[in-house]
Amino acid sequence: MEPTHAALPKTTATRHAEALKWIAEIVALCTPAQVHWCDGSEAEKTRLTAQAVTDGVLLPLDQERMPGCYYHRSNPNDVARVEDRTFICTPTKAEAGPTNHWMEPATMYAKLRALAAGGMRGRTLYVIPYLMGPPGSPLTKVGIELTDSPYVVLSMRVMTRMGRVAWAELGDTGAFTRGLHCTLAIDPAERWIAHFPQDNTIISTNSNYGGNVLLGKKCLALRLGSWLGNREGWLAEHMLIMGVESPSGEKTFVAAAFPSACGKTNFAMMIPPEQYKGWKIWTVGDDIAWMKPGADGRLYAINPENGYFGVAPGTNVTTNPTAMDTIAKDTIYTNVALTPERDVWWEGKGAPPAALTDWQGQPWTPSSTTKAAHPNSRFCAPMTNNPGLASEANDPQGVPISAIIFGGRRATTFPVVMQAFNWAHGVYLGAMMGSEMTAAAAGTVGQVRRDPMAMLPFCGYHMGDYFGHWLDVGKKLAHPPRIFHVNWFRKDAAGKFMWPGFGDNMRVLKWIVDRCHGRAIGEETALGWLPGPQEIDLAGLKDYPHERLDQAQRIDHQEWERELAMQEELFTLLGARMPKELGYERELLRSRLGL
Ligand code: OXD
Ligand code: MN
Repeated sequence: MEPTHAALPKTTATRHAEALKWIAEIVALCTPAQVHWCDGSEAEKTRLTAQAVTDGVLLPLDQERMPGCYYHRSNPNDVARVEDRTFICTPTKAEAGPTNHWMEPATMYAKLRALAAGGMRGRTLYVIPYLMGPPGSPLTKVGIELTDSPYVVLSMRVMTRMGRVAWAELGDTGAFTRGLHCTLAIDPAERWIAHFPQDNTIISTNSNYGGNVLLGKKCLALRLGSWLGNREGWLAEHMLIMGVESPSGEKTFVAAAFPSACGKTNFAMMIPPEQYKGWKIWTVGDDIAWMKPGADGRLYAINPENGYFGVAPGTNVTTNPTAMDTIAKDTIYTNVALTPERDVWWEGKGAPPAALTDWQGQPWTPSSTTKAAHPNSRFCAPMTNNPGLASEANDPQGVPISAIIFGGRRATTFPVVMQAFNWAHGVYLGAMMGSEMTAAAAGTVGQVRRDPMAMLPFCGYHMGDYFGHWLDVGKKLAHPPRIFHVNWFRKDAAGKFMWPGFGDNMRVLKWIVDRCHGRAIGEETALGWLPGPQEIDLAGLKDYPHERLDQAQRIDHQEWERELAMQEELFTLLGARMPKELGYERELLRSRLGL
């Protein structure tokens, strides 16, 4: 069938003229055999899932033990985000800044149009209307993704509010983000993840890994989101959002940015240790926060997502029992290993079964030298499965944020926890976030890979301007969140971690919450506010004397001298667009340290 505009909507899904015109253009370009307008219903999910199983896109897992769970393998050449194929296509390179790959929009469009032409022949084009954010929120955005992948449809249904709800929010004239995903031959040489901020458009070609094809997540919610936020006065951040409830029922909301794969999901779903009876962590989100100053001068946050697209390896009943509950049903697993009983397994889940099929479909046994699950294998689960889901997760107003936590992965220099003196100092701490290379990572030992605010791969514009935007937002807040920096990864001379991490991070979190409410006294140091002696409660922590924490908190002047010198690299890279306030913060720190 040769699709024509007339073949388009015999549907009353939307009367949005601009959306209809664009969808018709893409249909004419990609020439699919059929167009499916997703409505987001259960019946649609059932039909598409059955079709995906018939087509071999999904494999049903043991439906008795894991109801509604399915297994998918992506092409082995597309298993993670591809930063070198990710482009910000602003009219000038300067707008994208030195930390992004850039291509002139007309050149990129021409390349992508040529690739997409006839690229869906014989296939179905799915029209996915979706919301990033709860319906009715002033922060929520509408996206429309056109894709030829049923895996994308079923995953977007988990990760976003998808279907009729999005058409209703869009109305006849609302703004929306255009997203086009063409699977094509999954050819890595022609894989492009292209963002056109000025056109509110994303195009992904030759791709099938979630991070590259679920266009609402990193592409809209962070790259275009950060660009839109800069224009519209809000922040799109790579942050979890959690509610910390005390035994007296006080709820304090916290947002935290850690680099990818540094435990955001675990932290957002933490179970406090025994001694913290009556304390409860509620998850609002595990990956992305959209935050805007409210009329009362506080910063309000929503989680634009509706599900969790988490890294499976390392997830187990000890590291994250909440996640294990969450992924027990209605979950799509990608690139994990498969047991003969059609259960899933990954490194760090528990003892390996005697025989498995690995993520590439090959037989695997515990004596194999390869990984059974891909290190970036994923679960995709609805947030409503989370037994610790915050009741505010769907609140259109969002939650008021009392603390923002930045977290680095630093073997040296940074204490386990410190508090910034003020907003500008906090922005400086966030801007200098990073990970220290260890022998296990490529690079020079001791070198720091900066990942400012965990946004290096996700900031859709010049990072210097981004820091400037952060400083501006602070000026609009009569009651700004307090800003903290944590480092769960400091090591001793023997290379041992100096802080136990995981559930014991609750001890640090309690100090943070107490600081927000003016309850912890703290100690003023050159770095910022640190917990006073014995202020972090270590009761019940076996074989962990207070001296060890004191060691983990120590300020080593030599290390700081080296750190401040290394920070120069980021200042030089961002040049004149680096806000001068951040330079002043560095100088102030230098003089406080007496360097
Ligand atoms: C990431 C992710 O890469 O959340 O940060 O998938
Ligand atoms: Mn992430």
